[in-house]
Amino acid sequence: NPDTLDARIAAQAAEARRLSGQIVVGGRMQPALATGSFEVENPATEEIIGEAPRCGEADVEAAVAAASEAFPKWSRTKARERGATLIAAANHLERHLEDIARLSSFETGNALATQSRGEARTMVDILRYFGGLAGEILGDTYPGDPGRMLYTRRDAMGVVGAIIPWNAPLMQTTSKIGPALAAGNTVVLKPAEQAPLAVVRIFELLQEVLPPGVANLVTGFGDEAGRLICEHPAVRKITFTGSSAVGVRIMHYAAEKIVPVTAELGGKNPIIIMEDSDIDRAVGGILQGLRLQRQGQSCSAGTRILLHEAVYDRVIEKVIDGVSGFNIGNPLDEAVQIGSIISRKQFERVLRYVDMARETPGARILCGGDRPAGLEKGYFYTTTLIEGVPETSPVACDEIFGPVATVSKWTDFDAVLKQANDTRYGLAATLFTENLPAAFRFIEEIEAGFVQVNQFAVAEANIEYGGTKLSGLGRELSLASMIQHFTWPKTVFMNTSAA
Ligand code: TXE
Repeated sequence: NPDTLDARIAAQAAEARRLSGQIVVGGRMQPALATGSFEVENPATEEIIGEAPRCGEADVEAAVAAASEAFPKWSRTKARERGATLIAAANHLERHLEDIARLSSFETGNALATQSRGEARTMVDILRYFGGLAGEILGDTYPGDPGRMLYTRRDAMGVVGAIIPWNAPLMQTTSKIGPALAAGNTVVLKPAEQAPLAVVRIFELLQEVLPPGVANLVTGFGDEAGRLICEHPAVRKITFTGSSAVGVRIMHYAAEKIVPVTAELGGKNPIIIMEDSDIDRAVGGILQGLRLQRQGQSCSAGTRILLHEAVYDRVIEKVIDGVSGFNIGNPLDEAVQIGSIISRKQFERVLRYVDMARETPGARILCGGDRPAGLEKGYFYTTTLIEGVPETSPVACDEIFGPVATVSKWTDFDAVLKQANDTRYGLAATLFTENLPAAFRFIEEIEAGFVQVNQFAVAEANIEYGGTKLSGLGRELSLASMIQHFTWPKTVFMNTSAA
């Protein structure tokens, strides 16, 4: 059976059918109680590849009950034993890494070769990392009077509700469940409507290693299953990645019962190129920053490119040259570097913003702004650079979440720093320069949670990741985030003296 594109598509179509209608509750993949469902589409072909249950109260109740039941034992399992179980789970996912990656490409449109395969490795890496940390959840001891011991413990919170989007579902799954489970919590997760199937597969595999009820999954709509998870009284912590608008809703649900929220939301991230920067490195950074392997659908994408006047033309020419060389097509094709946008809705959103730019006096589309030649079916779109839109235009202010960036020219560093900060968002910001004092000033003054100088890379499991302003609350990844966001401190006063 040769691994041709047709064979890959057929294999994933069969797998998508097998997983259709399934959720994972209490240690078993099983059909949902809900009778309603919604369709899952392959965005590269616009074909329906499966369906997922539209879970409501009954399924959410069952999932939270299973997680609640599993909590006492899981939270009291010796920490390093719990960690070893998670490492075994990571190893198990790794054995199925290629299949998970292919299924994710099939339903998200993300290219296998440049995105999903690497993302699947990151998924494993994150889970394994948190497994190794389970024994490092430390409290503090404090100086007290003689005969009195003061200390804090960090206890597990209970059932964690996790809600994820569709742009990098593999990585987002373990970013949520890794720290939650390592710290002794149990989980109910809801994947996005657009990309549930690979996450169902991950949870199916997890059941082969984890005790029943520790990790549960329901599918469904945001304002149904998602809201019900958040509102459930037994859910003691909510961790969310998605739009800022939904982040606000989630915080309302959490406020009603005073539970903490971690929220990783959108971005409109500046990338500043100074006149003294190494041009090839800067161009490489811009190309990386466009996150084209995910069609620009990344919260940290560098979508506001701010170029010093002296290097403007040179950089633009090289960036356009770079994007024109990418191979766009079916994401399961090994030679393809850029796949398709997630859905018709997201595709139309991109078209709307590009049309808005076209109608803006003085604005100019420097490249892209169209479907790629020869790809009439599927939500494929060319990389689009736009210059000359006013800073107040929605094109310059809103997170578009597609392969679209604005470029603008600057001369004064003070002014460009101000411009970079003049946004509702505060997730990522990047500077290319050889000027050390300028780099330090940028680091000090920029309002962003994820700051890069002379590079554009992705997050790492062991360092905190997250934003400020409308980009979010709290941090993901890292030991510090696990302790801070997935445990609660218990303060202990103990009289140690003889009576
Ligand atoms: O996100 P939503 P959408 C941004 C990006 C994109 C826009 C819309 O700008 O264009 O959001 O994308 C669940 N209670 N990002 O509509 O709606 C929903 O079911 C509980 C940035 O896909 O935020 C899904 O599982 N849950 C981002 C998840 O929230 C609710 C990644 C995300 O959906 C809910 C994705 C509710 N009331 C989009 N409503 C990033 N930070 O990377 C929805 N959901």
